[in-house]
Amino acid sequence: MIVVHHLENSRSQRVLWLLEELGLPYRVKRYDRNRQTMLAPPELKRVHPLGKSPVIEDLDADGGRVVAETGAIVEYLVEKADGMLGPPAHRESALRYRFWLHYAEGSLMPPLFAKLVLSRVPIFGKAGQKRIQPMIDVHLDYVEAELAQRPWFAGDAFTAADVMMSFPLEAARSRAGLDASRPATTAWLDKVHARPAYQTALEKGGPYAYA
Ligand SMILES: N[C@@H](CCC(=O)N[C@@H](CS)C(=O)NCC(=O)O)C(=O)O
Repeated sequence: MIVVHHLENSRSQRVLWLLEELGLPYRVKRYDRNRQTMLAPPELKRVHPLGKSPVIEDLDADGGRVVAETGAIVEYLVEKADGMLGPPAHRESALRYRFWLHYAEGSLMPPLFAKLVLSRVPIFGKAGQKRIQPMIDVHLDYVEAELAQRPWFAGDAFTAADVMMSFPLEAARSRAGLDASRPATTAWLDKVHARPAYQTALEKGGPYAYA
């Protein structure tokens, strides 16, 4: 049994979705954000020193195992499901799978997060956001060009790389100008949101402002 320490309105929603897609049994422990700071509550630090979400506990592992960091969690769960939704056999697809798995948190999230932080800074924040937007646009144009070539991030088949990419693209739609002018990306998001496993995960996760 997997326990997901899930923060409301956060990227840990992806982990619930992946667990639904993989059909692995899990339990959700929900946490609310601090209404002023929007940070996670201190209880999460008792699960992992970083106190961030997502973090999972695998109660089946010897002595229990805690895994943090979305990409590491995704790889852990794919492994636990005997490679389901993992790297495809085709070499080019496998390389794309690896690329997007890292790219989601490594390249695309940082400027989106910077924009979010700047949006909360009075006066100077506006100018900062203006400087960040062109950097985000480079990423969104690249994603659009890639998704115009194939139905899913790795290739013809849906994989865990699509799960990783969902949160940054949802965040981009809500605060960084991703709209119908990038039709391949918005069609991909709509396709993701229509998946039954995605919908079930939403019901299990509670408040989520990005779907
Ligand atoms: N790259 C990390 C980022 C983790 C992270 O920053 N999580 C956010 C949720 S969106 C969080 O816990 N924020 C609350 C806080 O920092 O207190 C991952 O993907 O796991």
